[in-house]
Amino acid sequence: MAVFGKLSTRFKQWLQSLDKEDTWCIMVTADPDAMGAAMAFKRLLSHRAQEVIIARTNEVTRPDNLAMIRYLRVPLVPWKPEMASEFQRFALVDSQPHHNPAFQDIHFSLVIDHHPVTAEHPVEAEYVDIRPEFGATSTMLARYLQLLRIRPGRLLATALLYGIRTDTAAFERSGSEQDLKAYQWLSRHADINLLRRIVRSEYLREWLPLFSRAFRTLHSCRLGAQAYLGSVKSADMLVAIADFFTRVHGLKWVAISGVCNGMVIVIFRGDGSRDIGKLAASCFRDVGSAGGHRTLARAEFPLTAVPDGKAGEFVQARLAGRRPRCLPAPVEYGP
Ligand SMILES: [Mn+2]
Repeated sequence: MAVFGKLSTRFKQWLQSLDKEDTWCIMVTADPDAMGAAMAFKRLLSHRAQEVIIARTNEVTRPDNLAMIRYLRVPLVPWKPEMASEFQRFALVDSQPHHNPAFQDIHFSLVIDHHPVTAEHPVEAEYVDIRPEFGATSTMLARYLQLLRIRPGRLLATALLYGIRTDTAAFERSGSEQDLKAYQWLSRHADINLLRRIVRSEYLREWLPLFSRAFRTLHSCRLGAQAYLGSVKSADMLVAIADFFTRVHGLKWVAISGVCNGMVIVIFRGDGSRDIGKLAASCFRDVGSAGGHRTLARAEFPLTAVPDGKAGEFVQARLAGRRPRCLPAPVEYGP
């Protein structure tokens, strides 16, 4: 804590040295932690800058991230290279300049991050604070707010809370005592109903027809169940549907399959009563890549390996324990 105390003096002095006429662009690879941290830094710059924008370098597609942007009114704009000459100052949170080509030619005034620094890529900026011992950059920004005695508004507190929650997988994967303390402090200022709505935004509306197809086609298979969904836009949709079925008690395993970009993809989820990674491998290893862990697995192979292109029949037969032959993999010619 003492280290942070000293730092807050340095940070305060740095804030006071800023020119109020400056325009700022905070750059992010938009995920909940980066968005929460960027909103907090924007708050710290209020009355200390003429204009502050938050620019994202990536496309946001995850439903929970879209919900966060919408409910917490995260003021994101897409990054355009010409912005490099339109702003006087740049800041980077939850990332380091070498993490993304878009950051590379920018001169950053501030970098705050929790990813480890590597010897090949030292971070240079007027103000740098990097703490790999923290589970989230949002925790660091929460500490800055706290030490500067700034009470976060409802939406900002909720954003920081969701940032910490996401990066630590709700404290299941990581999270230090600092993260936990910040979480408790933020909880007092956050909107728990909004947080719940964001957490529960797991699906997009355009996925619903696929869910309907999954409910109609799901059928028992040995001790588990399987559904073949035909052509899908992305494998993420198969993952979302397979994850959904893990909530059904009594289903020992489920395999959801489909075709995406000429590849047959089978997503396996199990309750751990049998090793689903081994099941995936035994069914599909001869056709392509197949394997995983006890409760999560995946198989992937080219549609051209399936006789007559009948992917659904092939996957179902293999999962049922029958062994229809696959076609030899096409020869790939090197460059
Ligand atoms: Mn992070």
